[in-house]
Amino acid sequence: MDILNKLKDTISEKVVAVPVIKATMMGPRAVGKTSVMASIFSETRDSVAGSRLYFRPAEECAAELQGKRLKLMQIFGQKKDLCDEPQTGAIAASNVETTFNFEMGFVGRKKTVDIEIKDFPGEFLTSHPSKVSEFIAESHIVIIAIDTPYLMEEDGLYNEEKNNVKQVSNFLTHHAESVRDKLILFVPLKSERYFHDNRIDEVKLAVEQAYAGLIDFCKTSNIACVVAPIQTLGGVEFDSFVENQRGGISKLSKFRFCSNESKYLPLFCVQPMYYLLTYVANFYAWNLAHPKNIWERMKSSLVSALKNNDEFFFEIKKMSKDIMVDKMGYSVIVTNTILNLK
Ligand SMILES: Nc1nc2c(ncn2[C@@H]2O[C@H](COP(=O)(O)OP(=O)(O)OP(=O)(O)O)[C@@H](O)[C@H]2O)c(=O)[nH]1
Ligand SMILES: [Mg+2]
Repeated sequence: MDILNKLKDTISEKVVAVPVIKATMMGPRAVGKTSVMASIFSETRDSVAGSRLYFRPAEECAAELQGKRLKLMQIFGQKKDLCDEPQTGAIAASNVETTFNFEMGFVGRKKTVDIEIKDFPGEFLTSHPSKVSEFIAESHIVIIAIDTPYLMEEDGLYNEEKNNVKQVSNFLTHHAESVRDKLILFVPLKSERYFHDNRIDEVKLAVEQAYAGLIDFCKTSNIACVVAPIQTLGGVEFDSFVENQRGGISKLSKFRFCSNESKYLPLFCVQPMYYLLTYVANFYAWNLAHPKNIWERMKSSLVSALKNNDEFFFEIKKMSKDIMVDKMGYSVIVTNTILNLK
C-alpha cells in the first residue's frame, strides 16, 4: 500500500502540477486577519480532526505565522490593558496584498493541494479592481472579516468607518460575474464578549442588517452566505471604545482579560478552512452535473487535477462532519445550488 502511494506521489508530481485552492479575504486594517491564519495551525498542526489529512503553512509563511502566534501568546504573559495596536488607522495602510500559503495532504505523504489565501487592503478595491476581481473569480470562497465590537457597540455608530461595509458590498455587487456561484463567509472577529454574554445570535442579526444589500444581491446570483464567528484569542473580551488621538478612525477598541487565569485559547479558527474545503467538494459534485459555466477556468485547473482523487474527497467529507452549523452563532443565511452541508 505504501509503495502504491509513493508511486502515486511520484506520478502526480511528474505529470500534474499540485492544484491550488484559493480564497479571497477582505477586511479592515488590524481586524485580525493574520492572527486568524496564525491560530488555524495551532488547531491543525499534526492532522485535521477526524481525518488522515495534515494542514500546514507553506515554508515561506511558516516563520511569520509562528511569530504572530507567539506574539498572541505573549499577550497573556503581560496581563496589562489591551488596546488595538496604536497604529490602527494611523499609519498609512501598506498598499500591498498579503498572501498566506498553506499545504494539505495525507499524513506521511507529499502534499495533495496548495491553499492560497489572499487579503487585499481596502484601497486595492479602488486602485486595482480588476486584480481583486480576477482573484475572486479564481477563488471558491470570499471571507469578509468583520471587527465585531464596531458592528455591535453604540448601535453600530462606528461600524461603517471601521468595517467599510459599503465599499466591500459595492465592490462585490459590481463584480457579479466573479462572485457568482461562490460562498461568502462573514467572519465576525474579536467576538469573545458576545459569546461570553450569550449574545452571539445578536451578532448574526447585526451582520444580516449591516450587509442586507449584499445579502439580497447574493440571493439573485446563486451565492451562498454563512456567518462564522471566531475567537482568535479566547481569553480576552471587548471592554470599551477609547478616542483615537492619532488620526484615522475615531475610536480604538480596548480589551480586557476575562480573568487572571486567562489563556490564549483560539476557538473555531479552523472553521473557515472546513467551509472552504467542503465547498470545494460541493462544487466538484455540482460541477459534474453542470459542466458548462463560468467555473470552466477553475475546472480545467483545480477540478481536473483533483479528478479521480476520491481518496482526498472522502477525507474532506469525513472532516466536514466537524463543520459548525446552527450553533455558536454559526448560521447559513443564504444557500445556493452548490452548498451542501449534510
Ligand atoms: N482583542 C483581540 N485582539 C486581537 C484579536 N485578533 C487579533 N488581535 C490583535 O489585533 C491586532 C491586529 O491583528 P492582525 O492579525 O495583525 O490584524 P490584520 O487584520 O492582519 O492587520 P493588517 O494586516 O495590518 O491589516 C494585533 O494587535 C492583534 O494582537 C482578537 O481576537 N481579539
Ligand atoms: Mg495582516
